[in-house]
Amino acid sequence: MRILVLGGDGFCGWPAALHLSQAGHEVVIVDNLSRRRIDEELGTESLTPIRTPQERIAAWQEVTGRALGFRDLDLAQDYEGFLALLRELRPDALVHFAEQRAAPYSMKSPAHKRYTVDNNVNATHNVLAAIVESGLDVHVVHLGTMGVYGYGTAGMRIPEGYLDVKAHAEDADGTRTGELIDQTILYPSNPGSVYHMTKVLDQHLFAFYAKNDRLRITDLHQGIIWGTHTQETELDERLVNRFDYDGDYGTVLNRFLMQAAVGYPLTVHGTGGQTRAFIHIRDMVRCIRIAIDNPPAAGDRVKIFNQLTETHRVRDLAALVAEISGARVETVPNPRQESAENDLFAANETFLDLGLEPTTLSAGLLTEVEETARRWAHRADLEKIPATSLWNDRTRPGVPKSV
Ligand code: NAD
Ligand code: USQ
Repeated sequence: MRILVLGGDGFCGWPAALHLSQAGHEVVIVDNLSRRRIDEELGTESLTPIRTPQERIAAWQEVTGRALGFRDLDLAQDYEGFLALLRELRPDALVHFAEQRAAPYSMKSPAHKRYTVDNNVNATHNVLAAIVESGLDVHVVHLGTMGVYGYGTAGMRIPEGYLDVKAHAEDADGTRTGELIDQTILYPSNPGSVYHMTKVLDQHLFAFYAKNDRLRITDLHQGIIWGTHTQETELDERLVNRFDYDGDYGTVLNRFLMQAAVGYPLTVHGTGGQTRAFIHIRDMVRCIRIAIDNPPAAGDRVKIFNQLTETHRVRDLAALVAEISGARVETVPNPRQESAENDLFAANETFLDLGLEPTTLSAGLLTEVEETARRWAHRADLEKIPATSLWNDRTRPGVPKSV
């Protein structure tokens, strides 16, 4: 297949592009390198020394003999450019990773909130509208998030996207007729940040375009990725994947492992009672391939898979990392507005039924990530570790101090 990987220079997109290329697909990366510019804005950089897209692609060609295309294009701003690219390349599928993905970054300021909404919603909508205008039949595989559901589900098991409900039928004056109507709805959304909200908006764009234009769309509700290497990125130093550890882009388990490696206390927010969904980066790339191999038919509703292999409570992760590394755990006031404690049960049968063999948390794999972090520890800027983006700005004029 010819596959476009939108956002293919990023943490998930780069290893996914390599994995698809290795599987024999013809892969073209589309990325405007905004993530690298955000590193400059934040004064931080990947712990691992990632190479330029050109160096990465040349290394891949040298090591495997496989070609990778690259186009520097802003999906949110350059609709005509993307349409022309579709017409030129006529892809069979595209994987859409190209969004601003950090919840803390999306909550830093009004400008960051607006950028995240403008970038993410326009990128997604431009992709869909351009496919329709091109007249091509392109399977869209989008990276969504488990965060669209919210995490406080009161003991309910979160289904894969859709919820079956029964509604009471009523007559015109509002009296129940006694009849119960079966309906299937998108699971009610409850995003916890502006970033997560953009993924909720994406879901509705997908539902509309699947219904109105019969686009074939798969939306992967992904949990938090951990790990950094895949089989393909390990083939050569120049293929190394990015490793974010800063307070905006570093995700919790990779942060804890990096903090352990550099001797920084593990920063548990609040009580650490938040339970989240996780998936190892090697399983992520396999899931992308499985999703591409199992597209919906034209006219089908959006196919939604929950892309997680396990759930863990933040304080338990911190305790585990402390146990294997000897690191110290330190709770810090939670900068976010989120439930202090929550349980999380989520269905993930679709990927398991399609053959995914989950890589679960093991001391060996955790140590491997910590070792990667230790190897590059000299590149770490400890000042960038604390999470400083506040969900509620308590310095706003007019807000009493006690509130
Ligand atoms: P990332 O920031 O490392 O990569 C995103 C890439 O998209 C970057 O290379 C960036 O330059 C590019 N991009 C952003 N806006 C663009 C635009 N307008 N035009 C062209 N390119 C653009 O993020 P990631 O961690 O690789 O995440 C990829 C996707 O997976 C995101 O959509 C994210 O929501 C989702 N996801 C990530 C995680 C995780 O733990 N990292 C978990 C669940 C879901
Ligand atoms: N946390 C800590 N200490 C830290 C960092 C985080 O206790 O040093 C806590 C947070 O408060 C939160 C939890 O860990 O309760 C997860 O935070 P995170 O930054 O690892 O993950 P999140 O903000 O949810 O975002 C990440 C990705 C995002 C993706 C999401 C999947 O950045 O792109 O959508 O995971 S999910 O969480 O399933 O919604």
